[in-house]
Amino acid sequence: MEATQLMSHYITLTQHLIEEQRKHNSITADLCLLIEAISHACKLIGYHVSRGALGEAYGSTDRENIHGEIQKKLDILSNNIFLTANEWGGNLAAMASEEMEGIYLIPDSFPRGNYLLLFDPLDGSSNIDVNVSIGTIFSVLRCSDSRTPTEQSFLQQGSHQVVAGYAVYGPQTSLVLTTGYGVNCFTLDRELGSWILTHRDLRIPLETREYAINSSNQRHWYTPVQRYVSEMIDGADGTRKADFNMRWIASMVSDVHRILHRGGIFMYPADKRMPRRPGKLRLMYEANPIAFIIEQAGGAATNGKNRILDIYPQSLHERVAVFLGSKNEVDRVTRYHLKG
Ligand code: P6P
Repeated sequence: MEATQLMSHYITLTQHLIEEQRKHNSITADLCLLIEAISHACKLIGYHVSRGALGEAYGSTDRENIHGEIQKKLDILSNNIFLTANEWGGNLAAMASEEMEGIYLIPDSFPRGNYLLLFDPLDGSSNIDVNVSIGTIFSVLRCSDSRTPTEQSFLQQGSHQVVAGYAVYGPQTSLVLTTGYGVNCFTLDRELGSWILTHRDLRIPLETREYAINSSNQRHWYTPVQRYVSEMIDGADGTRKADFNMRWIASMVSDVHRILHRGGIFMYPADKRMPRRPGKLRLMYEANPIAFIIEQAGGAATNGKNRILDIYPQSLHERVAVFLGSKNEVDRVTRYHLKG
């Protein structure tokens, strides 16, 4: 089939954004360009990830990131790709990343815009060297003080996000995106270099028989999680009267992508090991964008007690407990927390 014929069946990311703008008048030209630039950065990151041991960014550095985690060479490369791809567009005032302690002000050599971009450039790094799917997570907020943005400018509730998305670098390279009007999935056509709309308006089933949690932490969990997970392990012999399946990829975007397509619940609870630490995952550039996507697809996302998108952030890199996915299951485990 000729490329032109092929393309006649395809809706590209660009066409989708223009159609969304016509429908909802919600995607300004600035935002359109920003999403396109983000999608280009994801394409580039996906290329380097796919190179594996053949690439020049394979393996670990001898450096730790701000969280004391050994940085992979691809972590640093992915972070720089995001900065370079997004700093010139004139639509951002500043950026923030899991890989950077402070915020990144758009250099004076470029015009500043009215949005803020937050990202985890490569989530699931522990899987990089063993060829397991990993991803990039991003979130866009409006900036009220674009001339002199500070860390405080970023500290907005997740419900203020205007765009959220992630890329999964796996057997396919996928881009999942919401602008507040549902969730759409694009698959990278590597020959054309185009993001093609392959799954329109994804919806998460309310019910599920599949859960995702790192069960090696079981002895540290607090009672509500102990109860919720043990009821699923009891299966048809227990109070749930149904058997459950378990998955844990240790790459949030991959577990979330599965949940978006077939339902499930993903959990990373706080536990007794560090009572003062609310969880492992980061609120601003992991939990918030994923929670926005999950809710836009009909799912639910809480920290065990409160809706994640309602949380008032206190700092850029703060952590949060996460329970997200099929609404009826998230509601159940949240009820167990609220009952105490
Ligand atoms: P654990 C990856 O480091 C990550 O932030 C998420 O992508 C993933 O779900 C989780 O941590 C895995 O954590 O403790 O199972 O290695």
